[in-house]
Amino acid sequence: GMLVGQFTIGGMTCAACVSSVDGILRDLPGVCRAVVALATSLGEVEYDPTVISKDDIVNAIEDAGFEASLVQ
Ligand code: 9UX
Repeated sequence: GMLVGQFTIGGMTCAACVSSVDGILRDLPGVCRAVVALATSLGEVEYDPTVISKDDIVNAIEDAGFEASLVQ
C-alpha cells in the first residue's frame, strides 16, 4: 500500500518556492499526494514504495536546488 514520508526542506523562502517544490513532488511517478509548508519547512508525501523510495524523493527535491532530509 501507500506510505507517508515526512521531509525537512531547506531553502524555501517564498510562496513560489513552495509551489515549485509541491509541483516537483506531485509530478514524481509513484507520488499521489504532497503537502508542503513554508512556515515549518516540512513536506509530507504519500507515495507507492514499489515505484519510488524516500531517497528518490530526497534526491528529486535536492536536484531542484533545495536541501532535503528525512524526518526521523
Ligand atoms: Mo522567488 Mo522563492 O525567486 O526562493 S521562488 S524567493
